[in-house]
Amino acid sequence: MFKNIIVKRPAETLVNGLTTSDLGKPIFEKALIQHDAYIEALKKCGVEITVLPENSEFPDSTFVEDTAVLTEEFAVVTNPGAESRNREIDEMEPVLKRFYKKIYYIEAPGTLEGGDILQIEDHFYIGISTRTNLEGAEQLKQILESENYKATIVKLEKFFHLKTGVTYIGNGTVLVAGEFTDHDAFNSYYKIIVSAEEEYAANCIRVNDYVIIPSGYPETKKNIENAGYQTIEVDTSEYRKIDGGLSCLSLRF
Ligand code: CIR
Repeated sequence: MFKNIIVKRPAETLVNGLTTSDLGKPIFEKALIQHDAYIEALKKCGVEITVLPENSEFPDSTFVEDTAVLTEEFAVVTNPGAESRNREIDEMEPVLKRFYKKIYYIEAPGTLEGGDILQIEDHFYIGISTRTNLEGAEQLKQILESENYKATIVKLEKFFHLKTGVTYIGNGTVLVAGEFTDHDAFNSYYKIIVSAEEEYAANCIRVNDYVIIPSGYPETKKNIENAGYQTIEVDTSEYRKIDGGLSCLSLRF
């Protein structure tokens, strides 16, 4: 169960967010409306929501997930690998201190972004990507193991972040796409395979009684519902244009 969620309003500079896609620039007004709807969906899940104000100095700072890795007992402040995003952690750290007494830090030359971290019960998977390096991954692995969690490092081939292609929705069930469809690391879980056409929908979030999914992916929605979950659809089209998925927009703990 999650009790708390942190989100951060998008700033108008969001339109200049980092991207590898060719979907065009986000429309800011639409992104704001979508952010409102995201918050409304979370409210339905019965969590306490902390809404942080926007900061136009950091175009990607609405993607709060990348700044921290959170458990019930402690927080880890990351060291984002994207240079333009690295200091987003300065604003997040004091917020985390409101909730946590125990805080760890990923230190340079290690880099790590929360989008590369997937928790499946007491086991964390840490993706090595263009943003998270081996040094950062090993630092996190050590922290987690010292706190009695399991940790496995997974090297990404094509996906941007680990959770772009694999997410956990509870009851031993993962959504997997692309390179993770038949990846050894996830073969012991019950899999819902997300087709290439719906790949973006592999990034969902389970929040208490609901799975929040991006709107416009009917096959994945049906598969999740057939597995026994209630879903809430949220349109994240403007965030998708700058490589953002549903999970990136919140920290859940
Ligand atoms: C970036 O490139 O950092 C942002 N435009 C998107 C971050 C998405 N974050 C995530 O998947 N956790």
